[in-house]
Amino acid sequence: MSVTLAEHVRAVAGAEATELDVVLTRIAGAGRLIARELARAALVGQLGMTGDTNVQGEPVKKLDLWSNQVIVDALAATGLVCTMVSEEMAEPLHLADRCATARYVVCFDPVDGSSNLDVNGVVGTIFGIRRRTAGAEHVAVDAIQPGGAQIAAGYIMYGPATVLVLTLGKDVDAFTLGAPDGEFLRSHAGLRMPPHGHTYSANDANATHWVPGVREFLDHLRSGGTGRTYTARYAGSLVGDFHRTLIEGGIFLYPAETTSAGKLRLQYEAAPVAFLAERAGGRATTGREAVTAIRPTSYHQRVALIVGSPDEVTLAEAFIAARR
Ligand code: P6P
Repeated sequence: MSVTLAEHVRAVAGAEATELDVVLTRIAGAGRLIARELARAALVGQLGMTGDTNVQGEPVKKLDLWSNQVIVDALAATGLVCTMVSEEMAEPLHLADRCATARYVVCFDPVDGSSNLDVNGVVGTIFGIRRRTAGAEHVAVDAIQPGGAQIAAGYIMYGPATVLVLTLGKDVDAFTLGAPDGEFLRSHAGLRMPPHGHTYSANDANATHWVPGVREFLDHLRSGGTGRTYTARYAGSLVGDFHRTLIEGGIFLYPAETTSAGKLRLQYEAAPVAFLAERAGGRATTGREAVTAIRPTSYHQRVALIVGSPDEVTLAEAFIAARR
């Protein structure tokens, strides 16, 4: 008998099971709507750009904005979320009228990897849930809580299958959408990242800009220095590249560069993925510190992300440290 997402959350989430069930059921519902819109986007004029640029200075895709609104509406409908941080919103969205009942702050990237949309590539929705703090001015504080303060995190991967991967703070489980209007059913229970793998995932067009040690690390993997052979895989979508790493092991790297601390956004890309990786037995670092330990200084802070099997991540850190 398949276990539904709601049954899983109610069985695992402890004292907050009812509240987290409400929030996660809404997020899953938003994922169902986004999956359906992605599938028909080319037929209903939803591909391409809006002509705007977001706070990141990136061109905004129609589906970025549409999906952002779907998730905002879903979280607002819970009555339990009063602050939202999104890649598509310059400032945190605060629903003051929800403050009396709100329990949670949600950081999310509505469509991660949106450069893949027009070429039908894999994209995903990434989310992290934290408890709100007290006080009238809690918004600014809550929007920059560290990744380690998350109580739940996950992503919805829109691929051949629509898969919701979730941790409630202990284990990592995956739920596959049974039918377009169906339930998310647990398809992978207790996912564990292998201690090492056979793939590395990095955009090596940036190699000349990487901080010292990264190129040497990848050369070490390529040359058989670990005693294992590796192959390169890169989807250009964090959700797609991380999901492979979670299932098969290996390493994903979006390293710091000599002129940049990193590209990926901490609050709604790196931190949820790092939280998941750690709970599946993996590791996630900037190359210098654990991603979940970083105390953010801004909502859209960018960081480096090196995430995956403990053997490869630890080795990458050693190569970087040796050339610091
Ligand atoms: P690049 C997508 O824009 C994203 O934020 C992540 O999903 C992905 O890992 C990365 O950027 C890809 O960046 O520079 O290789 O296109």
